[in-house]
Amino acid sequence: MENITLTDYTNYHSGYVALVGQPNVGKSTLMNQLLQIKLSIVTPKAQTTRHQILGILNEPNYQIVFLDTPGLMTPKYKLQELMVKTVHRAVDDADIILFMVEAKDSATAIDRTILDQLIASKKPILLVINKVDAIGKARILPQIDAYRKLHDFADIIPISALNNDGLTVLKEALFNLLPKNPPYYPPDMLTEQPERFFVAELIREKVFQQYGDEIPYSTTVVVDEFKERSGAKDFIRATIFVERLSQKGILIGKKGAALKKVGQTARHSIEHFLEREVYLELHVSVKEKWRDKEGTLRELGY
Ligand SMILES: Nc1nc2c(ncn2[C@@H]2O[C@H](COP(=O)(O)OP(=O)(O)OP(=O)(O)O)[C@@H](O)[C@H]2O)c(=O)[nH]1
Ligand SMILES: [Mg+2]
Repeated sequence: MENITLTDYTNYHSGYVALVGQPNVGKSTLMNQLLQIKLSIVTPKAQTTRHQILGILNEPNYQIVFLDTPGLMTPKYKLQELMVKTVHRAVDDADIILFMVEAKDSATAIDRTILDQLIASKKPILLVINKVDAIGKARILPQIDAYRKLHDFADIIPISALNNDGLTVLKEALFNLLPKNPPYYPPDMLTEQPERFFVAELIREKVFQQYGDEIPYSTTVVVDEFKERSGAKDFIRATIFVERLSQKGILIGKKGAALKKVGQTARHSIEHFLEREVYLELHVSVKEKWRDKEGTLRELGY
């Protein structure tokens, strides 16, 4: 017979926290650090995250459901429009907004446009100033002052997501804002998306890391087949879609060398994530202007 544990949740806190900010400020790095696992892909290029990634932090007395979101920008094509919509949906779903900006030593570098949208949500906003390792805490005082004049933030916390600096203070601040609730998800759950989603993301991460300016933004990845096989490694077949034939050539490279490298580095990361060995087969295919067609985008998982 199964043991049934009745847990007392009278003093338990839980809620949704949306991570919002410009592209490349370090939202995904922060979520990964807080969860102690790499759920969201991270690259030095802006607009890495395209979907909402849900990450669950479980502590004995609280649960935080983080919503990592794409960086906010002015959309120039359909994919970017969907990315911006994703952010607004996350803000609507959240109990607390974690507004992330990059540490700057000047009061003029103020992210006013995004902040105004967040204030309109009337939700508590925590201002998190990331990458303080790059300039030092003392030099961000003018920036803090400038933000303080704009809004009554629930708290203002300088951190370095990369160096895991300030995250304990940040977690405490979040806990203090969390409503009293039983957990939303079972406490052993870490995310909601299926394994094949993360597999596709890890392949896309390698494309972002390996190629120059244009290719990553014209690329998307679909996992066509993911088969567990008894007595053999899992079999994964994925397609990398590009927008034009010329991009296909670049992606594959001389004698297939570039694509081979994507495959090798992606497989390594996928195995690390799944904690088992896999066989990865990659294909490249052209889907004309996929990032500007609503139907095609839906077909590709956006
Ligand atoms: N120096 C420094 N770099 C950081 C820090 N946090 C993140 N980075 C770097 O900033 C870059 C962008 O990080 P991401 O976590 O992908 O940023 P993001 O906000 O999720 O970006 P998008 O998904 O494009 O919106 C990466 O190269 C990170 O290594 C930090 O605390 N200090
Ligand atoms: Mg991101």
